[in-house]
Amino acid sequence: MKSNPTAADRRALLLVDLQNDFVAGGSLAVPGGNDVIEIANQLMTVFDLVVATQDWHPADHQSFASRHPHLSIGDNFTLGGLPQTAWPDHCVQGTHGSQLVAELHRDRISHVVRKGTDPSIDSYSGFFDNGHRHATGLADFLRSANVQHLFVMGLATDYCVRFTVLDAIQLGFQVTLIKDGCRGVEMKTGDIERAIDEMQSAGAELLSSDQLLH
Ligand code: VGL
Ligand code: ZN
Repeated sequence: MKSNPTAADRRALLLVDLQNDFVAGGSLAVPGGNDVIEIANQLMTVFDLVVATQDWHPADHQSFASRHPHLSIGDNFTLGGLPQTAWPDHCVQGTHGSQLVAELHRDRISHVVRKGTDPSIDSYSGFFDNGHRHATGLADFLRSANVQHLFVMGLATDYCVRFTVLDAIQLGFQVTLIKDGCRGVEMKTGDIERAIDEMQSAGAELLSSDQLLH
């Protein structure tokens, strides 16, 4: 029954953190972040399943530099026993900054997974918190939809895209990274390139969006 739509060969587009705080004017604006919104809108037309992640922090999230009087934005510290970067307040639940970018064709997104809700640990990946202690439900959702191949794009290349892709590969999904659909923070020069190399070495295939649009 090769034509059975439930056959385990389904592809899905995964949009990572396309939220106001990560684009121009946002508190953690990723350089060029706005440029990927149009790419997402175009790609959504060639996928029948589109899933998005949404960074969704409580106001007292401990990754915020503002919660630690001795820390500045960009400092490294330890949170929940893990290395952590101190971020500006961002994607606080219910704020404008936490909303998906308005230009995004929201009606084509079937499912949104929220992450980063536990104030005591960060969650870059769409699948687990940074300590792999709790799952978000994304893997279960994708498996029940029989998704085998994930096409990933979004923000930021060197944080949430990177962790999401590495977890997806570890979970057994085939992963294609849509390189022009990603932008990074580049806290240190070379972070974006290192992240892409790491994802590729782990088994992600690299593609540009025009290879999927015809
Ligand atoms: C992200 C830093 C903190 C991201 C989220 O979406 O890449 N980066 N929270
Ligand atoms: Zn965050």
